[in-house]
Amino acid sequence: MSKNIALITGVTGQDGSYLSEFLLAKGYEVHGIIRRSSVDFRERIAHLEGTPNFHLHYADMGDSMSLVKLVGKVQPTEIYNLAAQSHVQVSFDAPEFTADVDAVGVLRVLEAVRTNHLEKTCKIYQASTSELYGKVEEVPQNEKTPFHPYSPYAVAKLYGFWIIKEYREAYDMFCCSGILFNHESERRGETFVTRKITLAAARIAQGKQECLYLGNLDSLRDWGYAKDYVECMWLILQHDKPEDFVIATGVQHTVREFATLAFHHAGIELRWEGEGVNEKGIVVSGPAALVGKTVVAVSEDFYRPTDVVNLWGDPTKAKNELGWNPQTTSFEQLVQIMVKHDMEKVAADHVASVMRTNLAEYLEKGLVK
Ligand code: NAP
Ligand code: G4F
Repeated sequence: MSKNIALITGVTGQDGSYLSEFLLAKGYEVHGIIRRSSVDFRERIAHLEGTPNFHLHYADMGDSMSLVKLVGKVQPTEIYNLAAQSHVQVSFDAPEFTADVDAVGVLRVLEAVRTNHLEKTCKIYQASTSELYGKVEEVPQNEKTPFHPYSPYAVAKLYGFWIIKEYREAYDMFCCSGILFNHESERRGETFVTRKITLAAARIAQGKQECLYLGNLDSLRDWGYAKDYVECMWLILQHDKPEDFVIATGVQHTVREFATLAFHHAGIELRWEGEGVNEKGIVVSGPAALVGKTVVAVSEDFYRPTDVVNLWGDPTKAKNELGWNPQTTSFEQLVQIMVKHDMEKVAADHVASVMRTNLAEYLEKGLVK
């Protein structure tokens, strides 16, 4: 039997790390693309380095030559194209870079496969997004809902979606898009709203931060657990025909609801007062020193020129055709997992910082050598 060889772009990201674990457990040989950085950003996959079937290679989504050479060397049977400038707000500040990586980058991967004559043996998964629905034209959104991208990020991802479809039809390639709704975890980047909230709730509960500043609290998202979603990426490539799928939980919540629940798990009950930019989250009960204090406030800095405010996915097709369970981890469990992790992280960071301070003092006094 021929070996399953996966190439993952974006291996250092939230999804790339969970997908690597998932595929290694299935016996795959896993190759990941990393890019050079002046500091080490590999903490999500550090625990996998040294695993016999796990290999990392330098390449970049902006560098066709590196992709062509790598695909030729690895000869993958499956490519998971997860690499992206994935932050919607950042895409307003760096639209050209976002387009290069998130749009043309997809084309580069497809052409790397064709250049190496692997189009009949290598399946490709494209990390598409619910942001394509943008200024939504219907709720909930399914595979037939019209797209209305509403940020430079979404416009770039729309090109990725269509070029995948085009190569599927033009060259009979097995390439598919997973239209994934927001999925979060304890490995989520710290500037996405969920992780920003869970980290801040943990810091505020432990006296390390006074206030959390957020943007649009009314925004609605369909939030799932990233660990559950990577299984779907794999299932899409194991399906008997190449098709696109919506992956979502089918349940929607506001940013405000996420924050209320996150603070609750950190031991703080909030009440909300005011509207729009004047809205505040005030402590009703919790650590005595915090009662009556404003711990959440709104800052216009986090408003977007155009914001997507009503994402709600319909995962019926994935459920029926892939046998995927959208409710493996509930919203309540997701928030609890993230807060528990961040409460422990903040406590551990505190202990490490006290130890560093003590050590510095002992060294200065000549008490340790
Ligand atoms: P993430 O944590 O931001 O990871 C992005 C990955 O892309 C990182 O490994 C990053 O590398 C890599 N990357 C960025 N630019 C690159 C370049 N020029 N060359 C090579 N690698 C590059 O994102 P994620 O949450 O795991 O999401 C994975 C994919 O799914 C993305 O395409 C995202 O747009 C899409 N998506 C995510 C969600 C979600 O809710 N998480 C929903 C729908 C779609 P560094 O570590 O070096 O920065
Ligand atoms: O957490 P977010 O930054 O995620 P967003 O924009 O939905 O994008 C994420 O999910 C997409 C799938 O739908 C992915 F394609 C994309 O790669 C990324 O993973 O913001 C969620 C909502 C927005 O409406 C934003 O305006 O939260 C609102 N928000 C309110 N305050 C905030 C903040 N977002 C961020 N990042 N920071 C805030 O302070």
